[in-house]
Amino acid sequence: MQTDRIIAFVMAGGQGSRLQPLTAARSKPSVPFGSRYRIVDFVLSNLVNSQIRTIYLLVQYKSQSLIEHVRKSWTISPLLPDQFVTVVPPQMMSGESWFQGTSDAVYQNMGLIETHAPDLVVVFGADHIYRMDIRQMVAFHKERDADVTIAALPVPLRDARGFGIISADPDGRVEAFQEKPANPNPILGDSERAFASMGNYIFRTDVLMAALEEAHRNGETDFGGHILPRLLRDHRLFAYDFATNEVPGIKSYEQRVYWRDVGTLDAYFDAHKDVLGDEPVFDMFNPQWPIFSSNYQGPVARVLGGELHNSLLGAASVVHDGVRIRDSIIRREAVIEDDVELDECIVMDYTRIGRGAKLRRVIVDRHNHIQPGERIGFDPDTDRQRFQVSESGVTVVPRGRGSYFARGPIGGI
Ligand code: ADQ
Repeated sequence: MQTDRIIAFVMAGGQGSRLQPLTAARSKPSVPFGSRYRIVDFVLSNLVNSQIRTIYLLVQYKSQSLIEHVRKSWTISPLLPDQFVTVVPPQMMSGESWFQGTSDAVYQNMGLIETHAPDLVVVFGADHIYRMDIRQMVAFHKERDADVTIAALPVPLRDARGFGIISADPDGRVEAFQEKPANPNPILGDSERAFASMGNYIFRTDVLMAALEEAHRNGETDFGGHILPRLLRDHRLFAYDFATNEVPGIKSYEQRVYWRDVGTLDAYFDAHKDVLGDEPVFDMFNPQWPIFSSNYQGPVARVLGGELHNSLLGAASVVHDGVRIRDSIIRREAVIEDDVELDECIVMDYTRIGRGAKLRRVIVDRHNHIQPGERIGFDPDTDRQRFQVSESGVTVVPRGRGSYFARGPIGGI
């Protein structure tokens, strides 16, 4: 049984600039993912499923969409006062208008830590798609009598420059940590991969408080860049190997180590392939470790005819006759009119695709009306004149202006 008092800070202020235009009006954690989720739902579900339920979500840029999502989806229980997900805007403690960096965001909320007086403070990012039983990381932290534990996993060496890179001894004790090194060191005995921080930390409360105070005095603002390298000098830092984490219902090693930073349009698009297929690499269905999201009460989707292959349909969407939909995800309350062809597309909520339109490798953001007969995704040069096209040729139709509702503003009347 878990007896420690634990509070969590979820760092949800990421700008997601490489996800533009999906982040034009919302922060990265608020970007829709899969048939009905937002990116932030994954870390929140992991915390709640791990029975860590005192959760502060630290937001910053363009947070309205995230605030609305949390209000509609993440009320845990009005009867249990210590169990909540609360959005915390910047406190402007030092007269500055924004959180200056990840550790500064927590520094500005040290009052919340004092109020709860927890044994441990969990600081997790909000930008990744994965399942993790955080209780196992807590147990690891306590067994090692660690001051700080960093969740980590092997990444290909060519990608390693974007991460905090760790060298650890066989027991997990961190011997070196470098934030985004130009020449990352490979894992001993594995020249192809480096051991990367997932940006998820567990701190002993007193160690965190002292480190935040010191960092603030020195004008330092970032966990990876400042706090961890400094603590490494005279504290017990351990790396928790994510590959040892066992979530019920997960079968293969590939599924177990599934962790995706959907930070670019191509990574975002590719991660959607992982929720499709006969045996998805990341199966959204896992009753033993559910991913929670909005408790939308609309009906299921309605399909009138046509051919559907390997696709997901969100609630209250309508697919008309003569369509051909392949390897695509359609979110809620979308309307796909007669004879539409969709190949590898993500069609977001409240969008109407007009009769006979053909879309290939297109992300259509929410509230759009694609005109009948449109062709998008067949000629990158033409598409580029109207839309953003990713490096690998995925076209993104930005969020529609105003609030277009494909089925009417109150769910289809
Ligand atoms: P980065 O990828 O640079 O490195 P960062 O931009 O610091 O990640 O964002 C970390 C988390 O904090 C994200 O969830 C983001 O949304 C959020 N965030 C960013 N700025 C914030 C702010 N001012 N206020 C609130 N939230 C904010 C980090 C670590 C690396 C590690 C990678 C793993 O520094 O060591 O390898 O994450 O992805």
